[in-house]
This record gives sequence, structure tokens and C-alpha cells, in this order.
Amino acid sequence: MSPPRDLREWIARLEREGELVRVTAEVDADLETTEINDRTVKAGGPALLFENVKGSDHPLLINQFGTEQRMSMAFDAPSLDAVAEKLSDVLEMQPPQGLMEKMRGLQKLKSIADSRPKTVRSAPCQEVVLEGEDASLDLLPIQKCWPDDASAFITLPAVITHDPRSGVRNVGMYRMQKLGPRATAMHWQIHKDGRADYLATDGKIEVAVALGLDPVTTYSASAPLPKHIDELMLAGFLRGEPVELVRAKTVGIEVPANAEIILEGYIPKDELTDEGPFGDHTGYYTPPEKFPVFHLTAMTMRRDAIYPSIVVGKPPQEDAWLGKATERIFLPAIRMTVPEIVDYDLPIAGAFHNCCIVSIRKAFPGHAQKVMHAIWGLGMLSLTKAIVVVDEWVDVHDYEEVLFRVGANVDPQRDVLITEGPLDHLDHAPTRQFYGGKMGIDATHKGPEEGTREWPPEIEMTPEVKALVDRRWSEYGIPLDASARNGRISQSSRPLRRLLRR
Ligand SMILES: Cc1cc2nc3c(=O)[nH]c(=O)nc-3n(C[C@H](O)[C@H](O)[C@H](O)COP(=O)(O)O)c2cc1C
Ligand SMILES: [Mn+2]
Repeated sequence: MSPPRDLREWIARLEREGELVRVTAEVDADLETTEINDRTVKAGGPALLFENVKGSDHPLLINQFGTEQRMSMAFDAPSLDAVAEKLSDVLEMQPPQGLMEKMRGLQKLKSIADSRPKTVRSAPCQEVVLEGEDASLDLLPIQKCWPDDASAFITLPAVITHDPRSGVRNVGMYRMQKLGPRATAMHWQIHKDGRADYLATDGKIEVAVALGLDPVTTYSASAPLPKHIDELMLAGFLRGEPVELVRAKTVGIEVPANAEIILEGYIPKDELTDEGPFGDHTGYYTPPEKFPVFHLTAMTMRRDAIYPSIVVGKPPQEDAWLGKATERIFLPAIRMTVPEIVDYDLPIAGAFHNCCIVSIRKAFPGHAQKVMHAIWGLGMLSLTKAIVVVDEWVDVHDYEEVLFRVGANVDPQRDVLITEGPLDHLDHAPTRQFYGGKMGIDATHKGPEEGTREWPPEIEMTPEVKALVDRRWSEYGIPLDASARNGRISQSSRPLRRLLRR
């Protein structure tokens, strides 16, 4: 198999695997679907296809990415690391040696050659064409997610623009607050490529918005690629098949042929509106702020188009897995510039930009600090607020172990680096918006060359004794609870945790 070719194939696959439930009861896209979805996401439950949403003829899909397993299924990969491997294979390509290697090399080159989108003449996304007054966002089951949200928001769009100077395409996921049947706000944050295209434009910028794509292309819209790299190329590479594009009806933009719905329109340079409040992925409401206004000129769609949505809020939510996909897929690219990085983890509870745990092959004094500065200089990772650096043998995904290293190896006066720099647009903690403090914690082993005392060795049992006890274990007759790892409180003892917290 390969990744699903469009949203319908994806839905069929999810349904076959018992990963999707069709909800036929009538539901309200105003808050009710959020609460249903919230309970489902938090329980690791299925994707939800609401077939009967009050006031709309279109089904509403939520939670398509809501578990690690579904996120991997989206790429037709056994794990997100396997997706990353495909990328590192190409990034680290060496001149091939023998015939077999040459054949494999050609396969890899083909995967790159197939990455570029290709143009087609007719497309499912244009089965229905609505222009002028016929085009109306009122037709769609757009969710109002949280009680204090300013309005309903389109939350899972792939927004397409072109850089007016270079012509290079950009695709990004930016929420759109419904202002009326033919207008929305466009939440282009200041660090984002879509906003840069808009700022470089005179008069007005044409915009197309694709809704309901195959899952890999939807993911790609959220991927933090460098500005000059087209997200649809990444989508083509990860799908193993080019994204097919068709010319939009009222704007000079090519749009994904397989989309369920396309919104076409423009954004005037000088028109701003109050966007928000919006219950955001920070877990708090983002207050109103001025953002540009999108005007709808046409709406094209499939017959019986399915409208996709996502709910963000206090983590964990569905977007956690889009974030985890990025964390895994971008590791090989990060290693290209910072090869001493072994692995990293962006905790879901840290809303991705709040905390980064990174393990390194430490080779010289100050190496941890070098890597902190590298991360603060890397693409969207530059917005990271706190970084914890550990040695290569520490599992960055095991937060208990990381905390152990921070406690055991850190002299706060010596090992905590406080600095400042750009912060996430939505971070409400810094005194000023966009800019503030950052913290790096060096939890690596140190030694006399860094001015400390001799570092003590870690305790480890000998492999011989471990093997002996493995062999003899049944003789001892000791019953063990496998979930109580090393006396730690396991995930399964939630009630106990809650008790301890009081
Ligand atoms: C569900 C979801 C919603 C998002 N909403 C926004 C948003 O409203 N505004 C924004 O600037 N970025 C948002 N992002 C992050 C961007 O999609 C991400 O930074 C992407 O890389 C932007 O594309 P660009 O790098 O081409 O600008 C969202 C991401 C996800 C997964
Ligand atoms: Mn981009």
C-alpha cells in the first residue's frame, strides 16, 4: 500500500481498521462537537465522521489524526520514525558503489523526481462550482470550538499563496475566523511564510484554501519548511506520488485536485479585523488581535463534500500528533546541521514551543550550550522557550529519566543558561509579545575540563549477573507487576497520582 490518495480513501481505510465511527445522531457544530471530540481524543478513541450536523448538508470529520497509530497510518508507515528514515535516506545519500546500490539509488532519485506537483485539467474538487452570492461559508459545518471563541473557525485549512517576488508557492495551516458568509480573518502569525507573502504584496494577494485533503498533504501544510521550499513537494515525496493540481476558477493559483472543498479569494493589504478570542493550543484563550481579512470569490467542491476540522485546546489534543509527526520527520534534517544531536523530544504538554529535550554526543566543554544556541537558531525551533540537554545515553522520551538527570547533574548556578530571543506569537507569559526570556539546562555529565570535580560513575549491574538472574528468575518465585517499573508510579496508577498531588 501507499498513503491514501484522498480524504475518502483515508476515511475508508480508517473505517476498515476500526479507527472511525460514523455519528448519525444530529449534533451541533456549536460547542457540542468539541465536547464529544474532547472526550474521544483523551480516551485515545476513533476518528469521528458526524453525518448529521445541524444546519449543514456536509459531514464533519474530526480526530482523523488523534492517535500515534492513526498518524502513522496516514503515512502508511509502521511508525513516525519510519517516515523520518525515508527522508534521512535521501538526505544522507552517498554515491552508490555496486549495481544493487545503484539500483537502490535510482529508486531514491525517482522518489525525489516524483515529488513535484503535476497539473491536471479536471478535478473532483471542481465538481460543484459556486461563485458570487452562491458561494457561502454558511453551507459548511464550521465549528465554534470553545465557549468564549469569537465565532466559528475553519481550523484545518491548507492555505495557498505565492511569493509575489519569486513566485514560489507556500502552503500553511492558519485558522480562519468566520466573519460572514464570504469573509474570514486569516491568522497569519508573524513568523510564518504566508504572512511574508502577504507583506511583500502590493494591493491584494490572491489566496486559495484547500479543505479535506489526503492526510499526508494536510500534514504537510503544517510542516515548518524553510520559506523557499514548497510544502506540496514534501507532500509528494512523503506520498511517493506527486500532488495533482488544477487551476482555480477565480484566482491564478493551482489547487489540489483531490480536495473536498476549495475556497478561492483574496486578501487586501490594508484591511484588518479583530481576530479572536480563540481557545488555542496553548490551553488558554488568545485575546483579540488585528489580522488580515480573506474575501471569498468562489467555492468549489465535490458532490457531497466532507468538511474536515480539528479542535485545539489544553493539551493533549489531536494536533499533538501533527506536532509529533513534525518532531520525528524533521530529526534527520536537524541532524544535517547539528550532527551531534542524537534525538530530541518536544513534550505534548509543552505545546511544542515551550520545551525541548535534546540528547547529544558531547565532545567538548560547552557543547551543551553550543547545541542550545543551535536550536535557538533553527527555523521554528528558534521559538523554543526552555531546552534541556542530556547525554547521548539518556532516553529523551522518558520524562522521568530526564527529570532524574536534571536533578542529579545540574548545579543551577553553573548549568542554567538564561538568555532571551524571539518567542511564539501566542505565548502569553512573556512581558512583551513575541520576545522574552529563554532557559537552557545543561544536564550532561561534566568533568574537570569544565572546572568541576571528578564526575562519579553511574551505577550499573554487570551483564553477567543480569544474565544469571534472567536465567534463574522463575526459581526465585517472586511475582512482579510488570507495570510498576523500577518502583516508579506507572501511567496506569492515575488515581494514586491524583492522591499524591493533593
Ligand atoms: C491545527 C493547527 C492549527 C494551526 N493554526 C495556525 C494559525 O492559526 N496561525 C499560524 O500562523 N500557524 C498555525 N499553525 C502552525 C502552522 O501551520 C505551521 O507553523 C506551518 O509551518 C506554517 O506554514 P509556513 O511555515 O509555510 O508559514 C497551526 C498548526 C496546526 C497543526
Ligand atoms: Mn512554508
